[in-house]
Amino acid sequence: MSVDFDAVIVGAGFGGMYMLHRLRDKGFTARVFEAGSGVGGTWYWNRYPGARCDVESVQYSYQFSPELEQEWEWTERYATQPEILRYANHVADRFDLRRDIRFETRIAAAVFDETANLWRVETDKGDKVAARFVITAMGCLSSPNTPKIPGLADFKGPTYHTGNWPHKDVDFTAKTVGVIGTGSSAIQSIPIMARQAKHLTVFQRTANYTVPAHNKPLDPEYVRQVKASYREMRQRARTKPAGIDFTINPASAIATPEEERRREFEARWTYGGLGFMASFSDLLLSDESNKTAADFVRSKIRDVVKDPTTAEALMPKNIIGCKRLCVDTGYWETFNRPNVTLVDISDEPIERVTASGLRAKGKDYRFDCLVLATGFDAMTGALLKVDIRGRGGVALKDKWSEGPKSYLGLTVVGFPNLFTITGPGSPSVLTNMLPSIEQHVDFIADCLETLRSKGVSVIEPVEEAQEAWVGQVGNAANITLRSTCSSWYVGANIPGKPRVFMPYIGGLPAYIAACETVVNNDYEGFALA
Ligand code: NA7
Repeated sequence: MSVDFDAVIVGAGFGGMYMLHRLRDKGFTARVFEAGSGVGGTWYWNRYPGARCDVESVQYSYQFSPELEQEWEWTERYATQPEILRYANHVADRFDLRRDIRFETRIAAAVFDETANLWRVETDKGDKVAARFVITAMGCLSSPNTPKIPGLADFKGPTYHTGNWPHKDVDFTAKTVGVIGTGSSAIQSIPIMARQAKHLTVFQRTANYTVPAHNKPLDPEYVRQVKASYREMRQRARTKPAGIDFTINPASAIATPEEERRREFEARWTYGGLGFMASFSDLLLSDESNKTAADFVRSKIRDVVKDPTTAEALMPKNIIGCKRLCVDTGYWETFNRPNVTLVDISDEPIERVTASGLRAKGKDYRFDCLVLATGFDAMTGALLKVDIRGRGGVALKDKWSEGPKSYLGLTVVGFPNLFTITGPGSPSVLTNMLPSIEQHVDFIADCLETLRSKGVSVIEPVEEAQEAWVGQVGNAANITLRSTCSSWYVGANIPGKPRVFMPYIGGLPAYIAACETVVNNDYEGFALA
């Protein structure tokens, strides 16, 4: 059987689009399959009110094209979902990507044919294609988690999931609304839904930390300066663990005198955004230091939220930064509104959803609409929905039954010529996704080019290299407090999911160095055949 494409790329978000562009540049043929009817991935699906990136727009953008950097105008410090989606569409048009993307088509199965050294890929539309490589670009937070709350199907009104929001306006005006969840999606959408709704009831299982965004329109002079020094900013970002250009204070929080410490937290709080966690270098390394930051945020909640019982319930008890820190606009303030009620369900799960609302802690709540802001089966969810089979017909799902194992978060033993952009075992969700995506795409494109020049048709990591990398990912995780709590980083939000800290937390610079060493040593850790 002949080859249809050099590569099949799964997903037309930022990863898939750039992958297609790079492969075309190098003279490879590729076909992208995308479940949605448009490009944008995360930003195509997550259309809930208030959806916004928590990384500043000038940094959450591609850097591969200086022309693109110069021509695109971000309008706000933190871009909204519609603006990011416009950007994704602009990129698709500018680089003429659409002609190689099949929309509204999901990959159902990808099976490696060991005789022909080809991947045989099948879509839900019945297409069958053969490709030398399969490159997944399915996103880390793209498989929505709908919890198995009894009675969910009984609810008579509309139910919305933040991760799969309708592609039309949802108007909550004069409606009573119930929201389950208080993660980032809820924290972004609750203030906006509360302004529309007649009444909003928020069901909170775990109180979450959030820092103010202090979002604002971008000053044209600031944009001019950024555009004049983009290269330097990108270069600085590459040296930071999260791939974001902000200053990390090298001091220890606990070793800093109280007054000075408070000043630092206050300055970061006033500036806004995720840089709060860089107030001190040991916030995720020392319980005592972490507590100083957590106490600071709790004091802010106390200051803002007028009702002491609600304030107490909103105060997170766990480690700050352990679950992903949220960035908000007016979240705590929303609970001062007369039309918003917080229901703390931390000690007792929701009993059941009913036809007219839900029952929790022995009380019935009625509403017209239900919003599930219940997150995602993160990092492995989307990958494992596809029937991916490697050597010997082994399913990736079985291979990863005890948690994902990969070499560099990019490749898996037994699955030759398969690459996973921002896969588990890579920094991905702990970093600014755009530079992490670009680094992976560049690695893969360069790798394919090298294989072509060497006349090599199959690349696959070797067991020892994969084990060593898995060890490194685990060791890095054990050093930080981040691996200690129940979060989607460890799969704790999905019942039955193996509890493994999935992303590589050693930081983007260390990760890039590891990848470069592999390449410089002729793809060390891989078998080429
Ligand atoms: P998250 O951060 O996973 O938040 C999901 C929320 O839903 C969280 O508060 C969960 O509580 C809650 N949840 C999940 N299942 C239930 C049930 N069964 N009952 C009650 N509450 C539940 O997802 P988001 O979409 O907000 O954000 C995901 C990422 O997207 C975010 O980190 C950013 O990177 C962007 P829990 O904390 O598990 O107790």
